[in-house]
Amino acid sequence: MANLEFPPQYTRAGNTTHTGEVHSIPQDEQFAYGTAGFRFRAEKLPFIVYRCAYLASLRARQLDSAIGVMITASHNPAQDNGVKLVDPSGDMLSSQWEIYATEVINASDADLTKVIRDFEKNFQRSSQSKIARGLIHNAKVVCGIDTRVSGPHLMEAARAGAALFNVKFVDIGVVSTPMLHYSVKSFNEPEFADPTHQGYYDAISGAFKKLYEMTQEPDGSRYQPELIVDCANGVGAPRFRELLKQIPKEMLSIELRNENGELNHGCGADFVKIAQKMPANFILTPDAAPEPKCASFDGDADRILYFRAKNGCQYGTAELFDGDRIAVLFATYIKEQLDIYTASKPRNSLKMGIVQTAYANGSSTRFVREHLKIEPIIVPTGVKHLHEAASEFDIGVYFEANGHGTIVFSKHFDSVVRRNASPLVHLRRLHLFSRVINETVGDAFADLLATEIVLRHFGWSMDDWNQKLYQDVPNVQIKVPVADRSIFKTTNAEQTLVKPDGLQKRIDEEVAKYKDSRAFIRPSGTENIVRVYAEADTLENTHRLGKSLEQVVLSIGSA
Ligand code: G16
Repeated sequence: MANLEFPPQYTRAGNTTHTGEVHSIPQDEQFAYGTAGFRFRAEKLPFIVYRCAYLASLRARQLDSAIGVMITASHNPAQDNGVKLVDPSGDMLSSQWEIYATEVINASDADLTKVIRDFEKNFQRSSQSKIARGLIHNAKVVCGIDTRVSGPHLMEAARAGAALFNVKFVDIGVVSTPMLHYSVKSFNEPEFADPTHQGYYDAISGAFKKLYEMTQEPDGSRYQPELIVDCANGVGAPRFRELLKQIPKEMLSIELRNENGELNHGCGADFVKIAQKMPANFILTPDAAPEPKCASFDGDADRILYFRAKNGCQYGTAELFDGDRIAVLFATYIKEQLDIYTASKPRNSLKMGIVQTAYANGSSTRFVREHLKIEPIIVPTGVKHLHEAASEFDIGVYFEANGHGTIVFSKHFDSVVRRNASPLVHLRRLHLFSRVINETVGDAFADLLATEIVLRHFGWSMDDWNQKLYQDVPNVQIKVPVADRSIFKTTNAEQTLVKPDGLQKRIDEEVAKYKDSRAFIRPSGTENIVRVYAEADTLENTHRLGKSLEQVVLSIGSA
């Protein structure tokens, strides 16, 4: 059993921030493991991170594996921070352990020892017998931070939490969230990659370069290898700069912007998606040459969107190439390779699935259904839900419209494609493409490289990518601050509100006023807001519908 002497600075009563101030947390204040772990103002985090790292050490011992602790608040403002745990294969924490985490974080200081002791009994027999037989070799807690000023202090809280159970602590420093996921998998599966920053860069850029060499641009190609990337002033800037050192400029010529300013402020994938505007330092002057292809990362580089200045609106409006469009691009490429394979080996076919959330643009869902002949699976927001649903397929493409997504591959895919050194070009392409992708989680760097490969393969410019797939229906997303987002309860993959009573009826009445409309309201799992999403036949009507739904939320009670 762990030695349970809690340092006062990591208790609720003595919770101490990175500036050295004691910021006590009321003994009964409750916290929930949200869409992406615990995420709040940074001053609340020290005792939460400490307890999470203790739990990670317990899970590491239980599974005799590396478990990840990522300290980030991703797209949230610089003053926030957060923590989430990562399971051995690099996936999100299992949902049963999310419940344990919530119990442990919500315990008062006085109850904590009892809560932990009760909890340890749950798995004691199996792990103790392993310990007795000297079988605990690989248990470790692997921890990374993003660039927030509160990060190093929280890393120390994590180190102290892991020390309670005397589990090895590996500090991998300032990393993107996907790099942490990749490292955890690499620690547990050494054949996957070297568990270092360089190991990650080598694996992903190595696959990119090989696939680039075997990708022929078609005659008349309009593909351009130049790209400007908005780094959200986050971790994407230093880490992507390092990755790019591995890739020759003739293959990809990338300029980075927004590297050292205020994190996620007026820039980054979340800003670009919600405001549908060009980020800071991308706005054109009237006499400037048209901007080329642009892409935007979020603060911890687990999301990516492409964008460009909207035609005729170069003073700020952005035309988005969002997660839906990236997913459809990837699926179109994979389908092309799979169709060739299936024609020659019909009995050994590989099944591709596509997973989206309610935020997916209606046109993308229709395109997937009608042109790719795949019925998309719609799940609640949160990559953990998408990842799980995608894992049911041999090739599971999942993306949230906000740019968070990746592709997962089954064991059957491994044996047919990866372990079979086939001379067939489409299988080799699929193999290398699956290695450019970071299958553990959505990864802005890997998704960017994969997007560029596919655009080059098709010989597509941004115009082609826009016109050859589908046209987005006008859509709007509004953040509405509320006093208590927990009163909003949803069902039907978050598309229908069940609480507060009567609210869904009011939403339906508003939606019925517009042609081709669709809308929903859901509480955020990462910010104290309610999100309104609306689509309609014209941009004007979409804004009207969005505004009227914002009023519906405000009538319930704003912050
Ligand atoms: C996190 C989750 C995403 C989710 C986003 C917004 O992203 O990983 O799955 O879409 O939050 O969630 P919500 O609408 O519940 O606030 P990130 O990039 O912030 O970690």
